[in-house]
Parts: sequence; C-alpha cells; structure tokens
Amino acid sequence: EHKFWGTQPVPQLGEGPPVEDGYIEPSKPVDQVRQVPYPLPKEFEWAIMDFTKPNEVKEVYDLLSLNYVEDDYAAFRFLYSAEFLAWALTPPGYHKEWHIGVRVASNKKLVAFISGVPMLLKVRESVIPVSEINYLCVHKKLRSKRLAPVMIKEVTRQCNLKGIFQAIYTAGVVIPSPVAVCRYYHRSLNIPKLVETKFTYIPTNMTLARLIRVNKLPSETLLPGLREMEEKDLEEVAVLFRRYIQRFDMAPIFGNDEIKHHLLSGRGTGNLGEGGKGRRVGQVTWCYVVEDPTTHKITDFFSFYSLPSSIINHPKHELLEAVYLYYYASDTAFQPDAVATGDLQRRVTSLIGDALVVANEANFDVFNALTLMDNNNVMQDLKFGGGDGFLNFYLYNWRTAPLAGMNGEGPTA
Ligand code: YNC
Ligand code: MG
Repeated sequence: EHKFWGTQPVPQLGEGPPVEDGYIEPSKPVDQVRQVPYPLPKEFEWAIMDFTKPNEVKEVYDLLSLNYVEDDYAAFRFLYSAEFLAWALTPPGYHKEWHIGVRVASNKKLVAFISGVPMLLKVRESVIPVSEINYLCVHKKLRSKRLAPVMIKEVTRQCNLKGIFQAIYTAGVVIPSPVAVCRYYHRSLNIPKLVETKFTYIPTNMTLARLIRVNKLPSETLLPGLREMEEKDLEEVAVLFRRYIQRFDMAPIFGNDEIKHHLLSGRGTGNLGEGGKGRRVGQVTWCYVVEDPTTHKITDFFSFYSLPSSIINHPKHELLEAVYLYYYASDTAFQPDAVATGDLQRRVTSLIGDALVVANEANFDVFNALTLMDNNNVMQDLKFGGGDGFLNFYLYNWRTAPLAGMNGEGPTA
C-alpha cells in the first residue's frame, strides 16, 4: 500500500495503541549517520536555501505560490507571503541545513522544497527535541515521480546530523499514522465576498442581508484592558503561556526567546494602517494582551496570523484573506473549578470574541481555527461553522496512543 511509509519508523495503519510511549528506532551517534546526500535523478541537484537572503526567500515563495496545498476542489491555494515564510523558518536555533531545495541542474530553477525547524515538544510524560517539518512541495509538473520520499529522507538525514531523531508534522492527507485529527472551523467576517467566492453559501431560509446581520461584529473590543502586546509584556506572557499550555497532552515548550519570535517578531513595521487596511507593512502576526486595569497584571493574551489563499480562476476576487487563531492563554484556567463552572469557557469566548473584532477591523475575510486547545467549547457561541478540511497530526519515530480531541471532542494541543 504505502511503498515509502511502510519502510519508515512510524506506527503502521491498523497497529494497536502501544504499551508504552517511546521511540521506534534508537538514535545513532552522529558519525554513524549517512554523511552524503541521497542521490537525486541526474537532472536535479540539492540546494540549501538561505532565508537571510530575500531573493532566495522569494524563490521559495514563487514555488509555493503556484504549487502548494489546494482544497479538494482546486478552488483555493494557500499563499504564504515571503514575510511569513522568513518568519516561520527562522526561529531561535534554526538550522539553514534544514531548508532544503531541489533545483534543475541545467538552469538552477527551484522545483521542490522541504523544511524543518527545531522545537522542544511535550508528548504526554515525555519531552522530546523534535524537528517540525513543513512546506513540502514538488512542482506540479514533477508530481508522482517519487521525489517526495527522497526529500523526506534527505531532511531526516540533515536532522539526524544535528542529533534530532523525532519530528512532528501535519498534513491534509492520511498516511501512517495520525496521532490526532483536527477539523477546520471558519467564522465569516466579509460575508458578501465569501458568498461571491463560494467559500460560504447562503443557507436555505436565509437571505444575504440576514446572514450579514446575524454575523455582525462590534467595531470595538469588549474586554477591559485589551491592548496590543509589547516587548515589556514578554516575561509575563511567557510565564502565563507555559503554564496554560501544560494542560494539554501535546504541546510545545518555548523559552522566552522563542515566545518573542512567535508572538512579536512577525508584527511588521511602521504604524497600523501603513500596510493598508488597518495593518502594518509586512504584518504576519497579531498579538493582544489583557492588562488588568487595577492590578496591571497580564491575565490573558491571544494571537492570530495572516495566511491568505489564492482564489483560483475567479473573475472578480484573487485573494481570500484569512487569519488563523494561533497561541492564546488565560489565567482563568488556573482557578480550581474553571472548567466545571464554565468560567474558562466564558473567558475564552470573550477573548476569542475580541480576536474576531480585531481581525474584522483589519479587514480580513474569514477567521479560521482548529478543534484543539480550548477552542471546541467556544466556537459555537462565536458563530464558527465546521469546514470540510481536516488536519492530521503526525509524529516521526515516536509511539504514543492517539491523543484526545480526535475529531474535536476535547483538548489536544
Ligand atoms: C505528505 N503531505 O503517501 P507512499 S504537508 C508525507 N506528507 O508515499 P511522490 C506524503 N508524505 O504512500 P508527489 C505527503 N504527500 O507510497 C504524499 N506523500 O508510502 C507520500 N502537493 O511521493 C505518499 N504539500 O513524490 C507516497 O508524490 C509518496 O509528487 C509519493 O509529491 C508529494 O509539508 C507532494 O500538499 C506532497 O507538492 C510533495 O503532491 C506533492 O505527489 C505536492 O510520488 C501540494 O509521498 C503541496 C502539499 C504537503 C504539505 C507538509 C508536511 C510534510 C511532512 C513530510 C514527512 C516528514 C517526516 C519527518 C522527517 C524528519 C524526521 C526527523 C528527524
Ligand atoms: Mg514526484
């Protein structure tokens, strides 16, 4: 069935849950790792992409903009901006060797890419240094030639050379074997455009006017003390986030430098509005904190990032401007009975409700979220609807039982 995945250290489909969590293959000393790149068909060559060079970021951007993930109907294709890619692929401690391109030997055209970035991951009781693999892409004209397995083996080799033998990755496709599955939910902001682009349909028994009315958002945020996160908030936000995220079975473990990168380094330059539409120039992330008006303590924060999709072959609209809910936390979670009393659910609803307002004021079309963290309990009240996309989560060379939250019925990551 799976000619490639059948040979890899991943749980095979249909295997029962493991007796114990742990690796599938032991790690090797670095001098026993294959020292030379895997061979490519002779018309191609490997290239390490340098994300400090704008022209090389642009090459990856150009490849992905025409060849990356599309929905099942080939109506929308993710359009990661160059700023997004540079931000996502250069977190603290990143390795340039994990940014792997494939070029045509004769003319050096970039035709495939795969990347990894290092992170520390908690999976149940274990803390594992992993590589987070993303942006696997092969040019449309080179599909089904088994290039992807060679690229996956090469990125694995480069990770092994840095002493990393486990990885985390997500995909829309089902391969051996998901550790969790999340569903995409969508909250409409710009209803006329979503209807025109067929992202959303007007339900029977509804009119466009009524749909717009029921989805109308306030023009100002509601939580007292909500403001944009600043550098001075970093330490408090870091402590809050680390404590909050521990509640989940699978979660990243971030140092302050990583939190700074993930929450603050993507916010663009200049003043709000200079990038047009109420945004900064090159803005990728939005991060807001709640500063308690009396104690001045940071009690909550939320963040989201901008990831548009190209609308394929549409006469009027070329871009669907989506944002995705990113990390957030609330100290309400630390109250003894926060879940049982519904206090946490109410607080997270207010918090994400304000995120919707901020995204709407920045003129985005739709706000997306996955069924993970505490999202499941707030999406219905906030008028999110279930989409047809699912995201499968995978671990490479690590066994653990499937995580709660599969199909969205509890906390995951
Ligand atoms: C996929 N998304 O099953 P079998 S997600 C992993 N992730 O192998 P060929 C995939 N494997 O089944 P094509 C995969 N998609 O025969 C396909 N495969 O065992 C497997 N699409 O290879 C597939 N980006 O080269 C099959 O297929 C084998 O030419 C077939 O290329 C695939 O970034 C692809 O969806 C996806 O660009 C590159 O279709 C191409 O079709 C494409 O003949 C559009 O490949 C863009 C797209 C994927 C986004 C992502 C996560 C990737 C994770 C890769 C696995 C990492 C493992 C950990 C490594 C580090 C370990 C350490 C330490
Ligand atoms: Mg291929």
